Parts: sequence; C-alpha cells; structure tokens
Amino acid sequence: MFKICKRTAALCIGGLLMSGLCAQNPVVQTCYTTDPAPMVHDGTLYLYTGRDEEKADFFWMQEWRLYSTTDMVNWTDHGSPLAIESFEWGDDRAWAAQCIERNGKFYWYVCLHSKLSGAMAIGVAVGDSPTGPFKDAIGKPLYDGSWDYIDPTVFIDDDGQAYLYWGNPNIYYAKLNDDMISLKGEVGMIQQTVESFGAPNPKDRVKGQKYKDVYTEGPWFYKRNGKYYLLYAAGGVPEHIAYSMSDAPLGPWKYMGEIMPLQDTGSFTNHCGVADYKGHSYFFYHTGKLPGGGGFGRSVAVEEFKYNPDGTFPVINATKEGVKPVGTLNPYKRVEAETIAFSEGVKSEPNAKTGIYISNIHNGDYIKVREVDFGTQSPKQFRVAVASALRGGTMEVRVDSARGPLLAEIKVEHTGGWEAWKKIRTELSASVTGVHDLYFVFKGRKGCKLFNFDWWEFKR
Ligand code: FUB
Repeated sequence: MFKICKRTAALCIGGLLMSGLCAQNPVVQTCYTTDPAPMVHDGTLYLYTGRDEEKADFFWMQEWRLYSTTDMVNWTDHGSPLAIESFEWGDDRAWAAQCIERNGKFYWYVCLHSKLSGAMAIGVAVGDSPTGPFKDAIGKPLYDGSWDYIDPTVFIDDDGQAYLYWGNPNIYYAKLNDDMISLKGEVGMIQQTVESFGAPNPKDRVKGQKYKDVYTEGPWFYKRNGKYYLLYAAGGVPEHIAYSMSDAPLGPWKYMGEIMPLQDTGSFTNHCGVADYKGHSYFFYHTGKLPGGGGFGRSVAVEEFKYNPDGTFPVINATKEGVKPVGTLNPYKRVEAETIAFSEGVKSEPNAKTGIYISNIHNGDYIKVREVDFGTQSPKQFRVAVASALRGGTMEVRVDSARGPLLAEIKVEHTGGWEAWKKIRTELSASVTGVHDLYFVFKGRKGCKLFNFDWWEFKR
C-alpha cells in the first residue's frame, strides 16, 4: 500500500492547477460575504457578515451570515441565523452589523431599512449562543430615522458600560443600558476635526478642498492596552481604511493615519473588523475578488498583523494568500462538509433537520480542507454522507493537492433525492500519517449537478 507520511509539495505556480489552490482569501467562496465582524468566544473565532446578492446593482442585501473557525484557515458555514424577515419593521438592506456577548446572551446589532421611517435604522437581535437562534430583541428599532443610521459597532468597557458607534458620514454614539437592548441617555454626535478624523464635520467641509482624510462609514470600536481605537472606512468612494485613537471611550479622538490604503481590491467600499485570537492579531476587510464579484459582489478577506510597540497599526495590504493556520483539524470526528479552507464551484444550503450541507457540485469542482492531522497511525476507512436525485458521481480524496496521491474514492449513486442522505464507506487505497491538506475532487457527467455532501470522517 502506498504510504503518505510527509507533506507533499502542492504545486502553487500560477495557473498550473486550479486557480484557488494557494489562496486563502476571500475566506468564503460559496457565496458573497461583506462587512466582517469577528467575535472570539470560548476558543472559537466567529465571523458575522452580510451577504451581497448575485448579479446585484446595489446593496440589495437580505440576510446576515455566520462562519466560525478554530484554526483561521478552515471556516465552518453556519448559514444565515438572521435576515430582513427577522425584523417585522424592516423591509430591505441588511447592512453592516456586529455581535457581542454579555452575561451569556449574544446581542447582534444590525442596520436595515425601516418600514416605519422609510430610512435606515439600528436594530438588535438576541440569542442564547453565538450561532443563535436569534430573534428581534425588542420588536422595534433601537434607533430609527435617517439615511446615515448605518453600521453599528458595539463595545463593552472594563467598567461594564457598553457603547454603540455608527454613522455615515456623521459619527453618532450612544451608551447602552446593562440590558443591552435600550439606549441610556441621548444619542450624541462626535465633532469631526482635521486633528480627530482628518477633516471637519461633513456640513463644514469646503467643496473641492483636499483634506488629510475623511471619515466615511463602517466604524469598528474597541480598546486595547488602555487605548481606544476607532477604525473606519475613509476617503469617500473608493474607500480605504483609516483610524483614530483616544484615551477615553468618547474621545477626544486623534487621527492616526491609514491602515489599508487604497489598492486593487475590486470593491469601492471597504469595511473592517479586528480581533486577537490564539496570540495573533487579525484584520478583516472585504474585496470584490471572488470570481464574478465587484462593488456589489463583495467577499471577506483576512490578514495577520502585529501592532507597533506603541499600539499603532502598521500598514496592511490585501493578499491572496491570507493567513497561516493556528490549529489542526481532527479527521476522526465527523467534519461537516461546509467546513472549508477553499473551494471552487460549490454552494451551501440549509436543511431544517440536518443543518447546512454542500450543494451545486459539478464535474471539476473541489473542496480543500487544511491541516488535517492523521496522527502517527493511518486510518483505514473513509465515510461520507451524500445524496443525489440524479445519477451521482465520484468523490476523489486526494492529499496535499488536487492532483496529489489518491487516498480514497467514493462512488455516489442515485439516493432518491437531493436530501435523501446515504452513508457510504470505503477502505483507503493508501496509508496516511502526519498533517496534510485534503482535497475532495468531484468527478462525473459534465454540466449537471452530481450530488450533495453533508459530512465526512476517517476511521482507524
Ligand atoms: O454592505 C452595505 C454597506 O456597504 C455597509 O453598511 C457599508 O459599511 C458598506 O460596506
């Protein structure tokens, strides 16, 4: 039997194999994702996002989505736990949002178009776990009534006081009561100056005058080592990411410069979120770089960075390679098919009973899963759950590249429906130990859907 012990080199020379083989960005390839808001809870990094529609000509967004990781390279799709229809008073534009935990409850602050005011409003949903289910916490907007009530960011300070910031092009703020679902006191507006944000308040700006920078939208508010940070999309469109710092939660703010300068992201908006995880600092943003994407077809990407010794940001540039793994994946515990490092062609879909699964599998599509740790003893068997309403196809399991050594081959036949799941097992054709990337390469009749894929696991 062929033995695979050491990692075999993946061929990453441009265009030699499939285009995404060395890419980690964008982090989700099964649909468009926007406006990233990372949250670390209980050892897992959760990534709350929006979703652009296919072929959209505006931000006609209908749902928010959720992904999670424990290694920064394999992302599990949790579907859409919150959508426009979760808010009876909303009718359109599921725009930027952020989730935070307090006393075991998860508060997801969103903005959407309000039927009540005919403008944008801030809403809040609540859930008992980071993945939901979530429901509108108050059955009405938290703050309603203006085009620029968008992009809420939330932070709970060390003294327990929670704050919201939002706005485009004004910067609004409010304190939250301890219940997290009502505002404490009046909503305020931050006075923008050249010193604090690079330019005066929007109403005081002189047309045609070039300013140092211009706050636009998408604030991201947090504290680190006693300093407060407000990151934001800046410069009008196209947007870059800049930031201001302060010694207190409500300022005075000091403009600190650009973090992600204008560059070829393929999107005229940008929107950031920052998180520390497993000893590393990560900067999330969005681009238009998924095939078919653009200004209204955006996708979340991530870069690792190190704060400068004085707490300021380095310049961060967009890459295709993304970040390095900070963990491994256990193949002996059932792995959901929607846990993906990179894929081409496939989509994800929800099922009320079995959860999210992978669909839209065609000949030549593949799913890559990274850092699979087989240990020192090779598995003997590979198992999957699949379903097909047509004639099925083949799943090849390959190691370290899409044309790497073949570990197993699963023949899928008609199972009686696209959600008529069947468990199939096969003995391995090679032995494998150590840490490897796995590729599920799908083969079958050209043009038609082959089968759906729910989960996989190896057995010793
Ligand atoms: O995604 C819709 C809007 O585009 C967001 O609310 C803004 O921050 C910009 O990213």
